Parts: sequence; C-alpha cells; structure tokens
Amino acid sequence: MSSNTTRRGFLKGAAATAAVATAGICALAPWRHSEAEAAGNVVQTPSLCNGCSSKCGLVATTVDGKLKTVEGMGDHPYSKGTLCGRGHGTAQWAYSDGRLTQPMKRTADGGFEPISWDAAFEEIGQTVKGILAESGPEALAIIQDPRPSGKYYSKRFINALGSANIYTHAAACNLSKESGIQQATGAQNFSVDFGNTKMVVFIGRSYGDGIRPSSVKSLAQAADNGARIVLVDPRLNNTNVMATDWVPIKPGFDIALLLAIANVLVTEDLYDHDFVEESCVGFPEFAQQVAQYTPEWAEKLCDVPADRITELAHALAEAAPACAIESSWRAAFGCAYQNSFETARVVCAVNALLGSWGQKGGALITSSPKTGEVDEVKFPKLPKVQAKRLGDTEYPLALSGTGTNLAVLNGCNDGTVQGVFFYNSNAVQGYAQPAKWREALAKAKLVVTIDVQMSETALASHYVLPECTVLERMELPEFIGGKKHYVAMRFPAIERIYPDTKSCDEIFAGLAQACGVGQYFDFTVEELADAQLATVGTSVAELREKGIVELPTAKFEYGTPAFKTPTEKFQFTSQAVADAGLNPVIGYVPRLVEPAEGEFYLVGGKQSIHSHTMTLNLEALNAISREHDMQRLWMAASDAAALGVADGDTVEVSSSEHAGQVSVKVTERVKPGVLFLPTHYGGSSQYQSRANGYGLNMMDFIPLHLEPGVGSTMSQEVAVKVRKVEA
Ligand SMILES: Nc1nc2c(c(=O)[nH]1)N[C@H]1C(S)=C(S)[C@@H](COP(=O)(O)OP(=O)(O)OC[C@H]3O[C@@H](n4cnc5c(=O)[nH]c(N)nc54)[C@H](O)[C@@H]3O)O[C@H]1N2
Ligand SMILES: Nc1nc2c(c(=O)[nH]1)N[C@H]1C(S)=C(S)[C@@H](COP(=O)(O)OP(=O)(O)OC[C@H]3O[C@@H](n4cnc5c(=O)[nH]c(N)nc54)[C@H](O)[C@@H]3O)O[C@H]1N2
Ligand code: SF4
Ligand SMILES: [Mo]
Repeated sequence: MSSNTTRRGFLKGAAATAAVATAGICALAPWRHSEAEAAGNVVQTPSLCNGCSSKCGLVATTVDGKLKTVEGMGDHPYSKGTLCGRGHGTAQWAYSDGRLTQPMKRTADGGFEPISWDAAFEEIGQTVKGILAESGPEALAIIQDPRPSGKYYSKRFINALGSANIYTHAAACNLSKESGIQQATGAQNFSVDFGNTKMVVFIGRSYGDGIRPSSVKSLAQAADNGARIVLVDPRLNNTNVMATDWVPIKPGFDIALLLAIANVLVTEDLYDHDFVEESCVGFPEFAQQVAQYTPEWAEKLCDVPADRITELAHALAEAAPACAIESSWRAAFGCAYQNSFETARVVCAVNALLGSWGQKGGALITSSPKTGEVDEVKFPKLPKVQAKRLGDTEYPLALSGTGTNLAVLNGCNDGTVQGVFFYNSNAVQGYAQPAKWREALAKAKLVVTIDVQMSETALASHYVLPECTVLERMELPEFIGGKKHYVAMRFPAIERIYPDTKSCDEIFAGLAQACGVGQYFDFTVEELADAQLATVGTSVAELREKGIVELPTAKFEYGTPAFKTPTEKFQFTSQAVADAGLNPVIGYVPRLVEPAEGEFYLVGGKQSIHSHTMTLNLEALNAISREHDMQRLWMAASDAAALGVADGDTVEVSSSEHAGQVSVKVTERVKPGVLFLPTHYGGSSQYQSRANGYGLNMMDFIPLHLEPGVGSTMSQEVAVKVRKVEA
C-alpha cells in the first residue's frame, strides 16, 4: 500500500452524505478511498471551502500532489460530512483554464498586459501616496467579501493608511435583514431550533437552493419529526421536498402578511403575555398600530387569502413557543425592497408575540467566539483611525461591521473616493447595476482588484492582482459561533501551480510596503494564526492534525436571551430608528416600484450549483447549467398563454434600465404576474469564455436607488415588460 496517511479524526462521519442526497438537492458520489490509494502517494489535508461565505470544513485528498477529491469534514458544523455541489465544483479552481496567472495592468486601449509584482506594487504605492497627499485617507476605500484572511488583512491595510472605508458585499445580500434584526433584538441574526420545532415559516428562504449542507440536514430532521414547514414564496422553490405548505405571495408584500399574523395574535389575545411584559419595550405602541393591519387589509396587498393568514396565525399560536418565522437570508428582505429592513423587524416582532425567543423549538440567539489579544510587539496595534466611514451618516442603521458599499459608488461619482481596492469581490456584476458601477469606477484614479479570474470588476480596474486559489494557500483561523463554538483553518492541500500568484497575506503585505505602512505587516500568516490560536488554547499544529477544534466558550442555554439592545429588552420601538427619521414603532412600509398594467414583478434566486457570479465559468458547473438550460426565465403558465409564449421560446425582458433576451421555462411553480430569474447568469467578461453572454444578469435591470436608513441596493425594486421574440 502506497498511502502515507491514514484516515484521521477530521474524516469522522464524512460518508454521511445521505440526508442531502435523499432531499434530491445535491447527490454527488462520495469518494472511494481505495481507488485513490491504489494510485500513488495519498495525502489528506483539512481545509475550508471558498465556494461561498459558509466556508464549510473539507478534507482534500491528493494523489502524487494532484487534487483527487474533496469531502465534507465530519465535525464541521456547516458541512457535517457533506459538501454541496459548488464545493466540489470550486475545488477544481486550481486547474481551471480561466485562472489569472500573473498580475495585469490596464492599457490605454482598455486591454490588459502583464506587469511584474514589483512594478505593480511600486506603481500602486505611488498612486496611493499621491491620493493621500492630495485628498487624505478618506479618499481610499476597500470592499471585500469576508474570508478568513481577507477580512483581517483588508481592514488592517485600509486602516493602516488612515481610512475607515471598509465594506463588505452585505448591501447586496443581507444588510437590511441583519440591521433590522439588530434593532429589534441586539443580535444580527438568529437560528431556528429545528431539532425541536413544531412549525417554521420561511419567508423567501430556500434551504434547497441557497444551500448550506447543515441547514438542509437540520430541516430534513424537522420534516422527519413531523414539523409543519411553510414556504412563503412567489415561486415553489426546491425546498418543496421537505415542506408541508406553499403560500404563493406577491413579491415585496411579506411585511403585510406578517403584520396581519401579528394582528391576529394581538387582537385575539394569543400572544405571550409574560414575555411581552417582562422582556419587551414598546408593546403598547405596537399593539395600537397593529390593530389596523387586519388579514383583510393584508389580502388586498399580498394576495394571500385572509382566512389562510388567520389559519397560519392560529397554527403558530398553537405550536408556540416551539415555532418561529425563520430568519431568511437574502431574496425576500436581505436587500430587496424599500421595506426590507422593516420586514426583518416584523419577523422579530411575530417571534416575540409567539414567545419563541430562546425557547426549545423556537428562535435562538447564540454567540460567537473571538481571538484574544496577540503580542503587540510582533503584531503592532494600528493608530486609531480618526475619520468616519463614508455612508455611515446617511445610513446610520446599517450594521457597523459591514456598512453600505454603495457609499463607494457614490463617493467615486462625487470625487470623494479616488482609490478603490476589491478583494474577493465582484461588485461591478452584483452589488448594483453594472453600468453604474463601471461609470463610477471610471472616475477613480486607482482601482485595484485581487481575484483568481478576470471578473467584471477586474475589467473595470487599473491593476488586477492574482491570488493563488483556495486549496493552494493557508489562511487565518476561522471562528464559528452557534450553540457550540469552534475554530477551523484553511490549509494548503496542493503546491502553487503558477509561481506568479500570491496569497492574500502576501499581497496585502506587498501593497502595504509599497504604500509606506509595511511595518504593520512584518509577520507571516502562520505566525499570526498561531498567536491567535494560542489565545483560545489551541495551535496551528493541533488544527493541522484535527481539522477543527471545539472551544469551551459557548455556554448556550434555553431561556429568554439577554437582548443586547440599548434598552436591554426586545424592542417593538427603537430610538435609533426614530433618529434615522423612520417610524420607530414596528409597522408597515410599502414596496417602492409597482408594475403598471401589463408589467411584471421580477424576483431572483439561487441555484444549487452556482455561487453568485463567481462559479459560472467553471467548466463542470457551467456544463450542468447548459445541459439543463438553467438560465431560463420562469413564467407562469397562464401568463405564457396570454403572451403566446411556449416553453423554450425566447422573450425580451425590459425595465427602465435595460433590455435583454432569454428563453422561458413555463411552469405552474411561479405565481401569475411574477417572473423568476436565476441570479447567477449574464456574465460579461470576455476573458470568461463559458460565462460571457450566457443568460441575463438581473442586476442590469435594477434602477440604482438605496433603501432608506440602511443603504441596501433594493435588488428587486423593479417592474419589467416582456414580449415574445419571433424566431
Ligand atoms: N448578479 C448577481 N449579483 C449578486 C448575487 C447574485 O447571485 N447575482 N448575489 C448577491 C449575494 S447574496 C451576495 S452574498 C453577493 C456576493 O458577492 P461577492 O462576494 O462579490 O461574490 P461573487 O459575485 O461570487 O464574486 C466573488 C469574486 O471573488 C472571486 N474569487 C473567488 N475565489 C477567490 C479567491 O480565492 N481569492 C480571491 N481574491 N478572489 C476569489 C471570484 O472570481 C469573483 O470575482 O452578491 C450579491 N449580488
Ligand atoms: N446555491 C447557492 N447557495 C448559496 C449561495 C449561492 O450563491 N448559491 N449563497 C449563499 C448566500 S451569500 C446567500 S445570501 C444565501 C441566499 O439564500 P436565500 O435567501 O434562500 O436565496 P434565494 O435563492 O436568493 O431566495 C430564496 C427564495 O426567495 C424567493 N423570493 C424572491 N423574492 C421574494 C419575495 O419578495 N418574497 C418572498 N416571500 N420570497 C421571495 C425566491 O423565489 C427564492 O425561492 O444562499 C447561500 N447559499
Ligand atoms: S455551502 Fe457549499 S459552496 Fe458554500 S462553503 Fe459549504 S460546500 Fe462550499
Ligand atoms: Mo449573500
């Protein structure tokens, strides 16, 4: 036997792919160890997937130095032994033909030419120093999609330069939702106690499409336990295999449905008096306001029959406190509408009336672990940043950890921002209308993108710096919260294939050196990782051996949680919301854009094999899309009949902003009057041969307007026309 390793602790339970596979969501053949073993020198390395922000634990197996397979890590709380299809697809990134292999610089004619790292760092450094001298640190900004090393190094880099302008993708994901939950509960998110729940209502969240393997498994367990699982969605999504009810709803009116449920609970005295009296502020004001939101009122807005709303409210009251409105993620109120922030507050209010906060089977608020202080000589502290982050004054309700990245777009337009860095972010294609991002970035003096491929954002940059791919690098420890606490780490499983690529830490250290702040980056990623891990009682060596380590800090118990709001109570009213000029009492806010006669609502959603914009060019995943025509626009059969459109026909979709053609999937699974577009398609980088021009990008259709208070992108505030394109 030629294997030089045995199956180690981190593989425990890795064969447990069954739950996901039986849900029909992602059935990839588990790896056969013996086959690989027969082939040569087998090495297994624990690491973390980078296919999406879940960063599931994985075990990579190489044979003679070449990646053979990846499997979900048995003990990782998100993978629980299973990776989703994207995890398998993105593992191939190292060998992808679409990779960036050396630094690139934009030429005068808009093309790109190779440049050495030294020259790129030097030129970027000079431009940054010029911007600092002329306009100060406020003119610099960085946008990053939080990754284990990325979130540390991008913040340290921009802060070292004296700028507070660091943002994530959240304004195009879950900013409104998390900001709303924060105003009500003090936490940014919550989870449902699926193992014990009797009833859960999903508001436009699809575990079967927007996947995290552990979530699919826990929902499957709830379904097996006989829980009632309600999907409120304008389309019947792929969680349907585990659901008991589909409530088709008019997009952007979930807030009306939820307020009417609250109305029934309050007016019929079905709410939890103890919780409301002991643990809440503002209930009397809320109760007075909610009296007008009757099921009949809601029916006219959201098009769900009043008696169905009443039945849902009664069923929830019956199941309480072992039930909850689930917290959702993006589509319905993460960043979609003018009322997304408020919808999140209403979700929290319903859970409060049900008394489900902290209860078995209810809505749980858990904690997250953190690294402690590390040696200040080796890892020097930065001077305090004096400047305020751009956007925070106009959008005071946006979560402080993320901010609104659209402040950068606005800043480029009005000249306050002149230098922009992107790390692991394709803002141009996904955070607002691409044409508007391109126009804004064209005004900046310096745009630098750190990516693994020529993304649409890279194309809008002066310099493109190639990172080595995920399984070729080590990153800082990733701390994972929940009922239990863990720390895991990304280790390199294969040698770097292209010597001219660098890892996140190396790139930021090089940039910092060139910009005159190199003294803050004089350590290796492994040194910092070890120092951080020592503060929680473990080490790089232990993680390399075990893959993941549980930390003793969680201390979760059922019972009313400590609400970390300014009032230390659950807040039906919020002073911060009042200060932002909005209604402090949780209530109704309408959506902004209404289709005129003959127009449609347009909604989007994930597909199990793609992540946002980044996986579309990967050979295996793109091939699956093409085999099944997954780029198609979903249209209700009755609408298709009225327009004379048959399955597979091509239509032109147009909004005030954009027009484009796509073929149609005619279906009974979408509400009449609503069109559903998968969100991954419509690539426009000519360097991505498979993604370029395949399908439509929903963001092209969306007017640029920001949600009041939080500054989210309002990704579904649009009305579209459709006409059949004659062959
Ligand atoms: N059109 C469209 N827009 C969207 C979405 C969508 O589905 N479609 N989804 C929305 C949501 S929910 C979110 S969370 C955001 C996500 O927005 P982003 O976080 O920006 O995600 P992606 O659009 O996938 O772009 C990620 C970029 O990182 C690059 N990348 C991948 N691996 C690496 C790596 O190892 N290192 C580096 N440096 N770069 C890497 C990819 O090539 C890609 O260009 O987008 C939002 N906007
Ligand atoms: N496959 C895959 N999984 C992912 C990701 C990915 O890119 N691909 N990304 C991860 C990330 S960053 C995110 S944010 C999550 C997103 O996770 P989700 O929010 O669950 O994802 P979506 O598929 O965008 O939306 C879910 C459903 O919302 C419905 N919907 C749209 N508009 C409305 C509305 O107005 N009201 C209601 N009630 N429903 C509506 C859609 O029809 C869709 O079925 O997924 C995570 N997991
Ligand atoms: S959910 Fe899928 S793509 Fe995301 S980290 Fe986990 S395995 Fe990777
Ligand atoms: Mo997201």
